[in-house]
Amino acid sequence: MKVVIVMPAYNAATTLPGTVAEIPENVVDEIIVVDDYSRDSTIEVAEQLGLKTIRHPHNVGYGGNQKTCYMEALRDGADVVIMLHPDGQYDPQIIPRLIAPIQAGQADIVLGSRFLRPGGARAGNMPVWKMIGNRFLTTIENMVFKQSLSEYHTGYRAYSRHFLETVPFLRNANGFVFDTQILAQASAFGFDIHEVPVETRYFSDASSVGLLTSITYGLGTLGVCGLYLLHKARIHRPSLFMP
Ligand SMILES: Nc1nc2c(ncn2[C@@H]2O[C@H](COP(=O)(O)OP(=O)(O)OP(=O)(O)O)[C@@H](O)[C@H]2O)c(=O)[nH]1
Ligand SMILES: [Mg+2]
Repeated sequence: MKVVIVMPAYNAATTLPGTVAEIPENVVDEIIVVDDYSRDSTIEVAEQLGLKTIRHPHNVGYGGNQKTCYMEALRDGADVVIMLHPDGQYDPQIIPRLIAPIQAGQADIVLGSRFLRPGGARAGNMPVWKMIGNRFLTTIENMVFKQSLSEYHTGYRAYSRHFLETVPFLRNANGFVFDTQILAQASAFGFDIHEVPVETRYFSDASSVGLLTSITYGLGTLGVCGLYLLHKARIHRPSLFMP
């Protein structure tokens, strides 16, 4: 199976080398960095590291960046695609565990959860307000999607080729709510979502969304939940959930 890491990057020049250095050898066939028109030297740093790099001609956002990431990975023949943030918040060492369920044919989506181990998010210095928001949204999402996941808001995920070829992710938003939409699509299309525990590390150089973006994201997530319920009740047919 061809294993490809995609890194949606924005102003990640300082954290990219450290993140790449921690990726275990002989596990990954290719690393693709998509630079979303950063204002720093992300693209030069990625090229110096010998990674496959794509630079957007303008800034589109985190979701729009992922669209380029997945299209490129599929074009390169990926069977397993891992999204790894280049800001050093997620530990690349656990990639073998993250992709094992997909390699074994047992899953099409695996989430690296920061909440699966009790106290894990706190130990990684996740701000309390983010923990509360995460728990609140996760509780609602579990009810809406009829799942029992420990969190929906991790940026550390692995997807199978089959999954990316099935759900219409190009119809998703270009912002952060892309991450919620793709999991809603997973539920709508009947995919099982697996979780493995990961550690998180909040530190000053890591990219982190502020309060306003978080509120927009939270409201967007509730909007996706509403859309999903309308879809399930056959009241509305959003293109997000149509084959
Ligand atoms: N394409 C694109 N990528 C972004 C943008 N903002 C952030 N990113 C990248 O996407 C990754 C995730 O963004 P973060 O700001 O760290 O958000 P997060 O990890 O979801 O949330 P936190 O828990 O607050 O860190 C980072 O590694 C950034 O390099 C953006 O506007 N456009
Ligand atoms: Mg971050």
